[in-house]
This record gives sequence, C-alpha cells and structure tokens, in this order.
Amino acid sequence: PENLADFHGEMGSCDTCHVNKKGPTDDNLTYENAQCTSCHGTLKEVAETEREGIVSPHQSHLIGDISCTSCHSGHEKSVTYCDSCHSFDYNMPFSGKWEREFVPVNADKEAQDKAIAKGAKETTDVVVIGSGGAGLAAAVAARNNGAKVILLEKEPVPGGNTKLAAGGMNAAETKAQAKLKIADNKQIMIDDTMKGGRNINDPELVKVLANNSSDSVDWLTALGADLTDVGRMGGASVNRSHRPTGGAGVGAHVAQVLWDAAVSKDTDIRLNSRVVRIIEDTTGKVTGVLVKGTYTGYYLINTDAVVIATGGFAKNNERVAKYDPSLKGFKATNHPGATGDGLDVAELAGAATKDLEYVQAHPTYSPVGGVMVTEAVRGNGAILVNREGKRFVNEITTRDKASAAILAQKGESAYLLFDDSVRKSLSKIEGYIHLNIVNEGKTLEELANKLSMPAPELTKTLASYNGFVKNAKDAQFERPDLPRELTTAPYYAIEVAPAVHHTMGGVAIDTKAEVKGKNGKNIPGMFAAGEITGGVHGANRLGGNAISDIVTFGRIAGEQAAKYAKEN
Ligand code: FAD
Ligand code: MEZ
Repeated sequence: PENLADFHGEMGSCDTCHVNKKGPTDDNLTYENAQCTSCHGTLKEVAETEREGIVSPHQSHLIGDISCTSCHSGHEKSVTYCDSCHSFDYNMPFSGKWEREFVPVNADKEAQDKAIAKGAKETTDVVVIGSGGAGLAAAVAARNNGAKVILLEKEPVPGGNTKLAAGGMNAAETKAQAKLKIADNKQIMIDDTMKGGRNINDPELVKVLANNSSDSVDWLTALGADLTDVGRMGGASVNRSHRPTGGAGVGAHVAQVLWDAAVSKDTDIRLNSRVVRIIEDTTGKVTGVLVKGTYTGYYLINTDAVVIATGGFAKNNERVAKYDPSLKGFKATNHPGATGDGLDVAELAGAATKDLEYVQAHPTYSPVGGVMVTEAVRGNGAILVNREGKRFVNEITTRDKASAAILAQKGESAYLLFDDSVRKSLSKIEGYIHLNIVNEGKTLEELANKLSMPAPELTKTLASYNGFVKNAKDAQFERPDLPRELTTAPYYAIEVAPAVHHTMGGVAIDTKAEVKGKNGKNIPGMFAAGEITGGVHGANRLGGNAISDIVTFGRIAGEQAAKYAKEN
C-alpha cells in the first residue's frame, strides 16, 4: 500500500474510516478521527505506549484535542506537523517530508465566484477568523455577549503563534505584582511601549493596551489561568511579564484556557477551514465570508460581523523580504500558518494597513532545535557571549538592538550562557534540555572546551559579570537588571541567532477594534485584533506585549462585534 487509505482498504472498505462512500462530512474530520481512536486509542493512550526519554510525537506543546489526522493522512502522504518547526525525522508510516507552498487567497477565483453565487449554507451573528489568542478571546467575549459564533481556523491544529509564546504577558498594576512588591504603573507601561516602538505607535491604542492589561490578567485568571510568576523582558523598566508558576511557557497555557472556555461555551469551531474572502454589500457593509474547507470545498456563511484574528506573516519569507529585504532567507520562529493571508483577505475587502515595513527578528533562536529560546532566560540572568568568550551587548536591550549585535559577531551567532540557578528559576528551560539543544559543562572550562571557546577568556568574562552583579552596576554594557550571579555549576550554553519573529504592521483599527477602510471610514461589521493589526507596537514590539495585546483587543473585538450584530 502507498498510503493509509490503501492500507485500511485492504482490511475493509471506505467505511472503515468514513461514514459513507462520499468521504468526509466536515472539515474537523470528526467521524474519521473517532474511527482512528476507536481502534488505536486516544493521543494520550498512544503516548503512554512510547519509550521514555524520546521526544514523543504524541506528547506536545500543542493545544486542544489534537486530531490524528493532523499528521496521519488517508489518501496523501502523512506528514509530521512538528516538522514545520523542528526536524525530528520520526519514522511515521506512509510519510513524506514537510513542505508547503503558499497559495494566494484569490488563486481560484472562478470556483469562488460560483460558490458565492450558490448562496449561503448558514447564517450566524459573528464569524471569527483564526484560533490564536486573539480569535479565541474574541469568540469567548462574543459568546459572553450573547452572539452566535462560528470560529474558522485554516490549520489542522488550533492556537496559531499563541500556543508557542514563552516568556510572558505584560501587565501593569496587577495583583501578582502587588504580592511580589513590584512597583509599576500603567503610565510606565505606556512609556516603555512607546519608547520600544520608537514612538511611532498609535498612542490611543497603547493606552488601551496598558490600561486594560491588569483586567485582562484578571479575566484570564477567572477562566482558570495561572499568571502569578512575574519576570523581566527587554525594554521594560520593571518586572511585568506574567506567566505560570515556576516559569512555564505562557502561550500554550493561555491558549488552552481560552480554548477550553470557547469549547465550554459551545462555540462552533472548525479547523481546516480557510477564509478566502470577506463579502460586503453595495454599501460596503460586511455580509458574509467565503470559506475553503480542506475536505468540503468552498462554501459561504452569512454573518453580521467578522473578527479578523489571523495573526502575522513572519513565516512567509517572501512577504517579509518584500517589506524588509535585510531579512531575506532568515528562518522564522513562527507556526506554519503565519503567512499573512488574512491580511490579503482584509485588504481585498478594503481595509487600510499601516507599518507593514516593520518586521522584528528575535535575537535568540536555536537553529539546531528549530525553536525560539525565550527572552525570559536572559531576563532571569543569562548572558550572551561570542565565540571569543566575551560579552558584547546589554542582554536585555530591545530585540532590534540585541539582534543587530549578534549578527555583528563572528559566525553571525552567539551563545546564551547560564548556570544551574537560572535553570532552576525557569521550568521552560527543561524543554530546551529535552530537545537536546543545550550544551552542558560540569565546570566553565569544560563548557568552553565543548564550544571551542578560549576557557580563560570565558572565565574572565564571567568573573567580571559576577562583579557587576555584586555591585549592582554593569560597568561594561549598562544592563539595567542583574538578577543573579552565575556561579552555580553545571554551566549551560545554547547557540543562538536571530530569526524573524513578529510583524508589527497590519490592518488599521481604532480603540474599539473596528477596522479602518482605505477611504478613511470604518468598515461596518469588520473588526480585527492581534498580530494582524498595526499600530499597537509601532516599529518594534516589546517582549510580552503581544499576549497582552491579543487578549485585550481580542476581548474588545468580540464584545464590539456581538454588540454590532445585535444592533444590525
Ligand atoms: P495567532 O496566534 O498566530 O493566530 C492566528 C490564527 O489564524 C492562526 O492559527 C492561523 O493559522 C489562522 N489563520 C490565518 N489565516 C487564516 C485564514 N485565512 N483563515 C482561517 N484561519 C487563518 N508574545 C508575548 O507577548 N509573549 C511571549 O512570550 C511570546 N512568545 C512568543 C514565542 C514564539 C515562538 C512566537 C512565534 C511568538 C511569541 N510571541 C510572544 C508573540 C505572540 O505569540 C503572537 O504575536 C500572538 O500570539 C499572536 O496572536 P494572534 O491571535 O494575533 O495570532
Ligand atoms: O514577546 C515575545 O515575543 C517573547 C517574550 C518571546 C520570548 O522570548 O519569550
């Protein structure tokens, strides 16, 4: 047999997997996945049969109920979804290599026009496009405000970039900060955000971000989130980045909490469902969306309002390079769906855009593991050294500066260096060790030898840095926060280089998340939130501000869309 369908066909007929000979009846492949688990067990049960110590394909940081068909295909080659970021080379039956071609949203105009002419299959109050944090927050908020919601996600797994977020969610004047006696206020968060964004941010949107940040933490907490650990991110004047106890990744946790809330509120969630067009009437008012279901094909949904929450485009290097040629050929930290087709859909429907030329590289991506190493590692005390064993930058400066400094080093990469006390302070580090991307030395000398770095120079660098910590003053690079001396063996190092991380620009919105049209007027019934929008972060986003952005503006967009649907 060539594929899983042939293989199962030899044991029975099409109804081994499908409800009838016509094939799948919905794009979540609900029936087909139930058939898989009825014979093979659930994802968790399969994971329990696997050897300990391996990076299990059935135990991942993804969120929601991961369908078997996310990787195992019937009639085509199976492909490991994990390989969109990593390269585990799992020995999966009937598998092919991960590869994806970007298909423009208007590639199939004739078939699309035909589906539109056929008319709508169904009607709803609000359609949310995208199942990342912004989309899920909008869906929950719209459901809370009485709207009937359909949430459409083009990928086979939910959560977008949100599920990958690591370091934290920025918020000022929170209960967690108060408990830790951290003196912060909303105005400092506004000032930090404006300064980090080189003052081209929309100040009204920044005010909304900071003024609602603590409420958003409370809102998530009421839904079951744990955001009680507070650390430092680059460009922040104080510790305000909130994450789960022990320093676990923030994104998978927040996305899971939002997913559970959306599911518990009976949101109609459809995966493998790409929105390719927003439909408007002759007055320019939103009336529907055209969807391409991976298995069911094109169909139209009538809706009063739409929330575009499709994220950024960092994974689409062609588009990135168009706006910032210096990033051509760079790897990206993002999930595979971050291609920017939501931007195309919005622009085709008349949305104005801003700041698209600002694309951010994250300084510490591990090319070996295909994983971004969180800024929280530096925030908790790690330093950056070059191949000569020397520090070369204030490690917690803004990302644009840290990335430029790394690229100026020999080999255009550097080493993130930390000790066992940093490891113990942040449970996220265990994940990097599990992925085998961390070099370890029982002594500093052993580590230096492993990295082919001059051990005396590295020893000198660390002694000098520890002296700065003792004196609470970095006399070399003026690093403002010096959390701990690095004196506890073993010592660790990860090779890191910049990778495309965040796209600051996007659709223009106002403080109610309403989308502005190219004609200067808001488009009735169109809302947007999250990385698809421009204006909140200016020219450079601060670490931790995106999760804050998507929850706050996602909630606003959902509330406003529900309100609009009720009134129209
Ligand atoms: P996403 O979460 O990306 O969701 C958008 C969804 O829309 C995707 O699932 C996508 O597939 C879907 N979609 C796109 N087009 C369509 C379409 N046409 N039809 C249907 N669906 C579509 N920020 C922080 O503040 N703190 C952090 O610690 C942090 N860590 C990060 C770590 C990593 C590795 C990455 C990549 C980012 C990190 N960020 C962090 C940034 C932050 O995660 C993102 O900016 C944020 O999650 C974006 O949320 P979103 O909901 O706007 O988009
Ligand atoms: O905001 C981010 O992108 C972030 C904090 C990433 C990280 O390093 O964890």
